[in-house]
Amino acid sequence: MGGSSTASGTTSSSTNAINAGGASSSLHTLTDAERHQLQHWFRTVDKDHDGHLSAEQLQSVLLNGDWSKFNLETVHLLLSLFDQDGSGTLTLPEFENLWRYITEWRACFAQFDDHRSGTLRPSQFKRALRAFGYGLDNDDLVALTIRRFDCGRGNREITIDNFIQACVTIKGSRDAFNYLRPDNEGCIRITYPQLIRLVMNDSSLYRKRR
Ligand SMILES: [Ca+2]
Repeated sequence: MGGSSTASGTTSSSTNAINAGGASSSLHTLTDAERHQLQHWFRTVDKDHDGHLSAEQLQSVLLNGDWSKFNLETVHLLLSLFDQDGSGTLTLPEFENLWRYITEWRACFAQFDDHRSGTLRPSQFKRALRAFGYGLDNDDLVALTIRRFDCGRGNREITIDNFIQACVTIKGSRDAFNYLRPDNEGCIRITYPQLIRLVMNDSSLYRKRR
């Protein structure tokens, strides 16, 4: 369900990294047909009919280009980004915002998947990171990122779920680095509590400079 049926993309393509945030008006605008389809999928996977999708229910509707399910780690990451009321589940409006976000990422991914294989090779992934301005031109760092996010497949290729997770993670680290470094210097000094907040991806890092 979903998955590559939308991978062809109905959005304008972009080489900009995509900002998380459910209410962003810059995300793909759903057509009436898409909204109707999403409502149908939501009702189908919401098997207990409580109006909320759990992580496991959400996973069943998120597919990679090779029809494999999104890995659960990415699903939890996405859920946390769009669970605006903090319920630990997604309502239909939250799910629609998540879908708009993923649609934008699919369009980004497709720009670098030259062979339409549904996966990015290291060279394609490196081009994407460069286009997003992530400053990861170092081959060792690219290889490290692929090893971290290919979920043990060992094939050195990146599916869309791992692509999203990798980009969100790198962007979070880059944003933290830029926030903490003084006057555009190339290095930062970081306290232990800040380091823990950074590793935990805690937004309070940006409010507590200690
Ligand atoms: Ca929620």
